[in-house]
Amino acid sequence: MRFSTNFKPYVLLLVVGIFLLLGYVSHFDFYQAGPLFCFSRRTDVVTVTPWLASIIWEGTFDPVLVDNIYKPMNLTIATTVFAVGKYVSFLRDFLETAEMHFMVGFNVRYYVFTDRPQDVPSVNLTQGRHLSVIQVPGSNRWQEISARRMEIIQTTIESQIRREADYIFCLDVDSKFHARWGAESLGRLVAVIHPGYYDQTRANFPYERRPASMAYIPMDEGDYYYGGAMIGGFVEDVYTLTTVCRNRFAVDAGNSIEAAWQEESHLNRYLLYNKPSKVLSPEYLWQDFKAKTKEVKVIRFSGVIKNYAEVRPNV
Ligand code: UD2
Repeated sequence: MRFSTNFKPYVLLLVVGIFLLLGYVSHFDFYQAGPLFCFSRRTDVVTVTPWLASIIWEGTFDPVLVDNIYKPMNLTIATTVFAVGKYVSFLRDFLETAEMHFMVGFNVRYYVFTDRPQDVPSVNLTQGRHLSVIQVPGSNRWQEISARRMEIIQTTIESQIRREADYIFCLDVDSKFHARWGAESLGRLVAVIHPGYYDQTRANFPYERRPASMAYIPMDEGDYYYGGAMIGGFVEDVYTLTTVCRNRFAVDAGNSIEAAWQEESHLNRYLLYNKPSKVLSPEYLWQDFKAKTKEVKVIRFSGVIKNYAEVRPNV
């Protein structure tokens, strides 16, 4: 068969295009180049950071396409959750709703840290999902329990998680999943915009403002205010984050300083100078006491309303 002279260049272009596409699919770094990869139908919210990381909102990704890419990779996702003292009572809802919505179809390894292993509820896990209970000491200060998470996650990554998982999410237990939280959330280093501050300007962010603290952020710096209830990413990237934050926390403690929002302040400082490769919108960290706003089309994960005086060891 002979091509007409006009037709030849198109065939050539098509062949080159197919080769480029194949090269793109096999070598493209999905983890780094989110914005190119995502299709955004949203114009009412910012969907990309100034350093070109995607900000994931409903309507910025195609769940079927994302699943088709990630599911064949047979990934294992570690999920750490602390349930110390009375917070053990939040575990059942957390786990049961995670089984319905969190990384469905992936291998998930839950690591439950508690001082009350006997009170960990038995929850039916679907195939490919496992739960380990790891005993940790209790404390009579909630600030200490919350802050010590960095150190415990770091040491558990060293002793166990780095051999057992590809990605990790570290989540607050006093929360429930309400809708899909899937592979669109995977990235090298993943943070979530705190629901209380996504519509605020930098001057209102509750960063640590005392220069004496290792979590200090000057008034004219800062991108977003990230929630401490979620840290995610490659296991090794989260390992570095927890190691740095834990060490900075210890330096502060040696100088008798506790950052304004404990490990959340250290997390925000870390992420200012180590930019996340993916940012999750507040859909991935809402709070039940907050009315849904028009930008938030889907609430995926939300903190339950709790009586602090009742569940915390101190007020
Ligand atoms: C905010 C953050 C939280 C943390 C804290 C600052 C959000 C939505 N939440 O939540 O992540 O940064 O401020 O310290 O960003 N825990 C126990 N037992 C306790 C106390 C805490 O297991 O007695 C664990 C538990 O997993 C809980 C987490 O620590 O979910 C955070 O504590 P919190 O929920 O009391 O902190 P909160 O609501 O002020």
